[in-house]
Amino acid sequence: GVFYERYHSLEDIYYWINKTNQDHSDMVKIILIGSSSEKRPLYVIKLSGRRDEVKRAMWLDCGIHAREWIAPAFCMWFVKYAIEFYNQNTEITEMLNNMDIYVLTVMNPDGYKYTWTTDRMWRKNRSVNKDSECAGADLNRNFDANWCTTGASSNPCDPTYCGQFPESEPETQAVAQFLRSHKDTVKLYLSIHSYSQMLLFPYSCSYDEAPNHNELFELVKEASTKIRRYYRNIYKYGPGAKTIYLAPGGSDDWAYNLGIKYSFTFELQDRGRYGFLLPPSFIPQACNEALLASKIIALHVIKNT
Ligand code: 0X9
Ligand code: ZN
Repeated sequence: GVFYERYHSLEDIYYWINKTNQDHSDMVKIILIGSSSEKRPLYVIKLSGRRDEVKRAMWLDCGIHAREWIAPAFCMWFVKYAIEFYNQNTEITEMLNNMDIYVLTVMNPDGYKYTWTTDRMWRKNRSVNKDSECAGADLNRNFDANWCTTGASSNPCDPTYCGQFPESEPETQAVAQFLRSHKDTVKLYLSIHSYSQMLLFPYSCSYDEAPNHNELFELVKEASTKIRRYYRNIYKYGPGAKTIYLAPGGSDDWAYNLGIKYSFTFELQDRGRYGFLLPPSFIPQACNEALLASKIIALHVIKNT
């Protein structure tokens, strides 16, 4: 529907979460995992097939970075697709029959709100930094993975400020705590960003090669090839540090080190023409590209865990 081909305000998204839960109580549960620094709730949508309990799970988060509006739009697209095409589409049915799917639609609600009201190009969260006029920390530099080394800033006024200490931010802490307490079941971690069209895997916090590098590389290569074939669009792929840049403290590297051996960051459309200001008319294709890649990866994880 046209609803999913627009960007939505934070209030709309909270309303949508509640409505989705009410309308599809057979497949959906809502879990409150924490709150933001401005005390907004962080709701995870848990999607399950209508079958019995499953042992595996995947995690999907969107909107770590406030200005990357296509990311929350993707989480909404994904949830809607899963609900609508369960028992219709083979891949999503297979996914839901074999794993629970946890979706955090907006990991950084304060920042997202701020991009709608005050500064469209804001990236960080909105926490108050003591001894500084500048607000916010970069949540994707705030995780405990070579925290605040080269590629992050210790200056609160910079867009890549790493925060006071690892997990200093309530949004980071909520996600990290949830994943720690579900690490035996969560087999796949997926984080959605924009822009630049890349499928990334660990490590970004160093140039080290991940133990299962070859497997992850082949997987994103396949996903990229299929996106090119079906949607005629180019996605680069590889380990973060070599493919985009060295950037410590990211959620994907942290989740990987926690033991989630399938851990990815997708950078969605575009490659810079519109950048963060991707027009709504691009939402369907951007989301379908990411959905295709998610399916390929998730089915591989199901087969191999
Ligand atoms: O720099 C980032 O956090 C991500 N790029 S963005 O333009 N969306 O800000 C890339 C994240 C890759 N993964 C890690 N750095 N861990
Ligand atoms: Zn980002």
